[in-house]
Amino acid sequence: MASNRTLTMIKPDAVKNNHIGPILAMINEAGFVIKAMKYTQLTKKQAELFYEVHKERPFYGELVDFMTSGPIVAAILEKDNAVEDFRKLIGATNPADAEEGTIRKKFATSLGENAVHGSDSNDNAKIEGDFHFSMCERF
Ligand code: FUP
Repeated sequence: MASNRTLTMIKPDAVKNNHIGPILAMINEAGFVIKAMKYTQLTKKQAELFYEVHKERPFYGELVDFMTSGPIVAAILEKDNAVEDFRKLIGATNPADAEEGTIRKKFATSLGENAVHGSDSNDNAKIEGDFHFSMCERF
């Protein structure tokens, strides 16, 4: 059964470029409801843990540096088929490959600095939601 929740982060590049508002508007217009949200800055330890699956990849160090370089907005989003539909809304990892009308096409600057995160599976949506939010922070 499709999970109805996913986890997003508006990444430091998009925050720095003043794109929080337009990105949240696209998220709401696409039918996602915000169940939890925080404006925060990841520590090195948190970023390393969040992206642990990539720790053997050559871009891991740069990814951790980038994700800790400034504040992010983390949110749990709810909608039918949330994980898959949100991946469609954000577009391909590399903005050069992202379709017109996607968040990354509009706001990402590069493969490394690609504006938003979206969980890639229902299992990871649960793990990532729990990473950022306690039960008391969900509405
Ligand atoms: P995505 O699920 O679309 O966020 O992409 P991945 O999980 O494959 O990658 C996580 C993040 O690592 C990307 F958002 C950007 C960064 N990355 C690179 O910097 N270089 C790469 O070759 C692949 C990913």
